[in-house]
Amino acid sequence: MNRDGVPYDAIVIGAGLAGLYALHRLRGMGCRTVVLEAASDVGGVWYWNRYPGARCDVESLQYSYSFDTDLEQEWQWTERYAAQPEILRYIEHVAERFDLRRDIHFSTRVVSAIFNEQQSTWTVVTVAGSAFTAQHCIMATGALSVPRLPAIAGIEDFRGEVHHTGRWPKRAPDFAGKRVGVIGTGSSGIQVIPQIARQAAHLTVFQRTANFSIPAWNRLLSSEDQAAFKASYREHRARAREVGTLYEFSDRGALQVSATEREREYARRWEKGGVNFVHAFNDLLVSKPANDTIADFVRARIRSIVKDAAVADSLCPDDHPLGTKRICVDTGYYETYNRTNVRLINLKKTPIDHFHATGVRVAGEDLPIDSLVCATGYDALSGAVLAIDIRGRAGIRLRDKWASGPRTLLGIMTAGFPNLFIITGAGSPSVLVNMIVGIEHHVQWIADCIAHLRARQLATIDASFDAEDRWVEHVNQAAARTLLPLANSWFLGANIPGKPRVFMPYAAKIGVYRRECQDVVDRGYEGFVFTEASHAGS
Ligand code: NA7
Repeated sequence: MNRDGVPYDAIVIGAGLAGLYALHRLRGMGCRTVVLEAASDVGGVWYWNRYPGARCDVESLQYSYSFDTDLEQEWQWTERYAAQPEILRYIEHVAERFDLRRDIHFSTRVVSAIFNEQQSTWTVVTVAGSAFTAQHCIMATGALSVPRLPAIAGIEDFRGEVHHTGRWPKRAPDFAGKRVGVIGTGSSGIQVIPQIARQAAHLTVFQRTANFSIPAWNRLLSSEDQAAFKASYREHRARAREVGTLYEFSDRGALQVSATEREREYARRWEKGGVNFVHAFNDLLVSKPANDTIADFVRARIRSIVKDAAVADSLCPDDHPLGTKRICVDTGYYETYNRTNVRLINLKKTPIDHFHATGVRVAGEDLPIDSLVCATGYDALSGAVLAIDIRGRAGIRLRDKWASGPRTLLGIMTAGFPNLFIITGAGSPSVLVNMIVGIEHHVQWIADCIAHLRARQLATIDASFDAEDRWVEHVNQAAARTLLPLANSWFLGANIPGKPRVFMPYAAKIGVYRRECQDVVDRGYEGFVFTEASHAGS
């Protein structure tokens, strides 16, 4: 509640990496800002994803804020890819270092955000019925924050423990001696499966779609590793603003070189590990014949690791080009299927009949299960925004406006919803790039925009419908130039029954996108419309 009855300058919804930086930045401009967060502490996705094996697939020295040079020098990462506890400690450190918690209301879930045209303010109401009012409302609600449980016959009858990787309890479940089932083999499943296999008496993995996974070759970072990278942090950050993550990009096409040279390059990158593998040649995400060469390489690796040929066959992805679903990065994933306590059920061949109180029936066979882990993903990108009842000018509901898919200008604003900003939302590069690079860019753009309004005493900024239509078309065209729409992925909303199939992230390099955002500003916020303070409500 606004304690003194005066509206805040900004309400930020979410206290993950985006919300925390938004608070810090807006506070630094003298904006009265309040953050509302459903969880009991900071961290966002890193607060909730506490499952064993949870790790970022961007290297830790790059998956960190760049806005404070002391912070980036002081913080010591221990591993090449930081695990969830370390990332959460980092986020907590940032909250303390910049004294952020005092403006955050925790355990405060937002249910609605309603624009008042007379006042040019947003009123945000929480589950508990508290109302907060501000000129600006900033959605820092995350791209992957609404977990999705599988709709499988009888699952509600199952009496064992059920956990979703994206809502992992603080008190770690004990799988020792238990028969565990894992549904889902996306990034989360691929990380958690090797860990549970080591703890449980028996593990059954239910795989609907096989995914491509590349070894992480995670390792401890030496102080020399860190010092070397940190010595050039400014250059690295500048480059990251162009390319997202500092991969080793290639200027050659896969089919321009001989088969031997291709194999050598794939093998070299496989030995280095991580998402860098996908950038071996510059046409892998735009040419299917080129992509087939790298997909074949990975399938051959899977067959060389997994001893049982039938299991290896099931683990080989065959329904989407490599990299068109988010590529996974693992530690010992394929090797896990050589364990005697692990069984893979290929749901494409043997679908689940139904769950029951003590387990699951598959192709007429009863499999007893004590604990079920759902690594079944999220209602991505638009899910968390639409989970809130958002109403703009003339009471228009965002859920209605986005009924055929999200519509935004630059991915930051949506026409008819003035002063409502979305961080790393649909229509921006978002999940296709290093999220922190995208977050910092959006927060800076939004903060500059709010400063622009304040300096000119403007009441509102809104996207124009025409400019929004052009942007949506531009985003569609960018995706169509790639192989990305060929997969039934959550990028397209294909994992949610009934969700419109629209390719949501903007498939351009972040450097290109940043220049497009800057051009809009340089042309006087081209495509946006303003109202002056005195005209508010007229
Ligand atoms: P993902 O990538 O959406 O993976 C979810 C997995 O769950 C995927 O294998 C799905 O199969 C499977 N799934 C979903 N519903 C079902 C049902 N009903 N039955 C069987 N299998 C099912 O989510 P993650 O959490 O792994 O990763 C999300 C992102 O988080 C990741 O990209 C990183 O950026 C971090 P499907 O492919 O739909 O056939």
